[in-house]
Amino acid sequence: MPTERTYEPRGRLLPATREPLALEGIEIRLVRLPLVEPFETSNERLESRLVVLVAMRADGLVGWGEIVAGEAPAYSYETVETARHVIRDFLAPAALAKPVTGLQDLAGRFAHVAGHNMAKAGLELAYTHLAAQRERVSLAVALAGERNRVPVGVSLGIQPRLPDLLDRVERHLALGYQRIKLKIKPSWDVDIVREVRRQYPDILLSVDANAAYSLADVDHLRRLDEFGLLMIEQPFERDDLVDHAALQAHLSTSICLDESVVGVRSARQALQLGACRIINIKVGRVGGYAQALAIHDLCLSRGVPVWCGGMLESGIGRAHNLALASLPGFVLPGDISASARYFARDVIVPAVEVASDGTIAVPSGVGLGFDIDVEYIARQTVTIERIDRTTR
Ligand code: OSB
Ligand code: MG
Repeated sequence: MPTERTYEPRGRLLPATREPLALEGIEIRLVRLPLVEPFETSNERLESRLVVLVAMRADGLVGWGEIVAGEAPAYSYETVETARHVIRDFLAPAALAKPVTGLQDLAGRFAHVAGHNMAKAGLELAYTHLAAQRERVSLAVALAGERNRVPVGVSLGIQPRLPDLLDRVERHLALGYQRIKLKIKPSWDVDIVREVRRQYPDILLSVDANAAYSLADVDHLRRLDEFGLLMIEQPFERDDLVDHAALQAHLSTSICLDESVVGVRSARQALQLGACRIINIKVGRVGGYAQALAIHDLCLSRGVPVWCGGMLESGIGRAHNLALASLPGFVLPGDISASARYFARDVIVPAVEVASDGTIAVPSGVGLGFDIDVEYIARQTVTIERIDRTTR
């Protein structure tokens, strides 16, 4: 039986035969990006994104990562400010202490910090981008990805009125998106799903509750079974694995866990309990590539479908997601939309685009495979904090 302890990334992520990478400095940058329209879930409404970018320097190269924490602790207890604090005072000093021999070395140095997965992930992403550039390979190659295009769906927020939602469903299907995901909450669920399903009997359709329900709602949630949904994502609170298992036993629709899966251990336990049949992998939520790959491998070995979730990332986080989604276990369409679904202008060039067949090309260029729009990033930057090896 696979265990999380024996996991080895099988030659991925640039083997430790290379010289260790001596990190010179880490920069945490807060960048305000306007959203093309508000995004509403069962627990928050976003009008813009305060994106946290990480720039890591070594060997004359800059590795870029993104921290997906929000301004408010709604999706997770982490926030932009907790990420800054934990990186400045704990994670960056550990990363800068001595040259890094590989991703497992870096992940191991973060193990003494409880939680704060999004902060950890931001540094792992930046490090992996650096290491890929040093090897002159794409991120996807560094991760041992296999696909050059990935299928994608779109996540549609809660709207003021049903016609607003139907209009967005129509528009995104016309753009090619292969799956529509509707955000739901107790007053915005069965009736709207029924209407979308009535108008589009054959599309891949799923719903995401962001933990808005509890075991008392089992009979209500069972009413969703008649709509042939691909999955119901995270109906209950993050810690409710046991209750999710009870719900799954009463549903024909597959449960997919998002918030509840914070690493390979919780993934294994969720599957063991029967709390879900599908897992959404977000590199931020699980603490970085090491855990994301471990969950991927576990699910692949057990025939459990996974897909790549999203957190309204800027192009930098989006490029990382594309590389991750190129791995073979990502068999369901990811929440990786075109840049334009969220931002009029992205921080990378060219912007991410969805082809009419509902796929996005995985870049093959070195590193991210996109150029960084440093001028736009500078213009939108709110604050910068630098942690240098020499100043410690
Ligand atoms: O639960 O998947 C989620 C956005 C913010 C917080 C949580 C979630 C989401 C999304 C957006 O669904 C996915 C995307 O980036 O397109
Ligand atoms: Mg979700």
